[in-house]
Amino acid sequence: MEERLKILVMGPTSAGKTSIILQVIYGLNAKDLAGMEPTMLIKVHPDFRHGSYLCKFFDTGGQERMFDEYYRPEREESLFSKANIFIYVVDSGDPSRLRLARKEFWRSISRVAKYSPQAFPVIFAHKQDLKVHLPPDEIRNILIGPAELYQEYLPEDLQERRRVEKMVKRITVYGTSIMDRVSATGERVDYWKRSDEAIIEVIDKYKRFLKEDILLGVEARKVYPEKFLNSLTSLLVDVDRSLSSVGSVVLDKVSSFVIASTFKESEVKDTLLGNIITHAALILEEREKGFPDAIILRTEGLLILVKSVNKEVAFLTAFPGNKPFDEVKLRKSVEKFLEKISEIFKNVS
Ligand SMILES: Nc1nc2c(ncn2[C@@H]2O[C@H](COP(=O)(O)OP(=O)(O)OP(=O)(O)O)[C@@H](O)[C@H]2O)c(=O)[nH]1
Ligand SMILES: [Mg+2]
Repeated sequence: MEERLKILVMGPTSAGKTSIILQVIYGLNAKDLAGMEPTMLIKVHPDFRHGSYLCKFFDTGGQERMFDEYYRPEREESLFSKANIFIYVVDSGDPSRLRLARKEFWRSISRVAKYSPQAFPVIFAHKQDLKVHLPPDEIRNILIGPAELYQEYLPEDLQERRRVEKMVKRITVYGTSIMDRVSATGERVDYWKRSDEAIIEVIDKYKRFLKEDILLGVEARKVYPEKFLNSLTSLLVDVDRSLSSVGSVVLDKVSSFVIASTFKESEVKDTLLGNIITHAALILEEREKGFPDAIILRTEGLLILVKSVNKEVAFLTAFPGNKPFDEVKLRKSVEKFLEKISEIFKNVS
């Protein structure tokens, strides 16, 4: 079945956004891409097909006078929502404009985190072919840097701040160029990817991210400290022992990531249970509106209990469905564990 992807591309003018998009859609070489005009506001390109994905690139003009337009109340939500992939492009050969690139990076990523918290975020440190250029690591340092230095760019609302910080921690930086990966002396180079290859790699990673990374906690490992994840996991081991569950999960309600889990990979991948885990946040959102209580589902011989811990996280545990259980007692013991999980989260940020 065909799946549609919205790929939002932003960054300062002349960074190479339109060149990158045209290269991947039409398979063009650097020579064919000369003489590009600056993009005016938002240009939606013809669909690009990759495997079962139909990708729609939203290309934004990066001239300063256009930036504010993207954040007008009537435009902001439609531009930033439903994005599957967010690509921020910077010219690695132009340090003079990196200050502006940094400011605009934070403005855009905070809207992506707000309107598309599940999006897959990447930065392209572009034009790596230039004689003088900064490598991808350095670009990451300049745009993001240590937490003390980016506080001023974060939204005031605490919940939104956390969301932006989580998204930033998940960013991958690619060194890219529209040129073939051959240096001036004719040698093949490994420190950049041609931008069309980089885009394909990002789309393929996105596929894995949806199918596996979200479910197996890969994204959470980028966001939370290891010690915190270990203590959360050992608490879940206690939960399973005490409730006789086959497995339990703590997940991020906003982005649907698994934060910690005691299920084995084979128990969740490509199963209905796995599907319920990735959609638990949505299920809760629907059901909790008028009924802020645990939800109990039966599927594949399992009895699954889903319950919110707080605004950010939810808890899920599964039991063999054939065993009788005392619902009142179960709810009581679950409550006790939810309080402990909530305590652990209070100490993480
Ligand atoms: N050396 C080099 N030049 C590039 C590369 N990619 C793009 N360019 C050049 O950079 C200039 C700007 O490219 P565009 O694709 O128009 O940049 P843009 O980010 O879309 O700019 P706006 O639409 O104004 O925001 C053009 O002259 C391109 O040929 C690259 O990888 N290496
Ligand atoms: Mg452009």
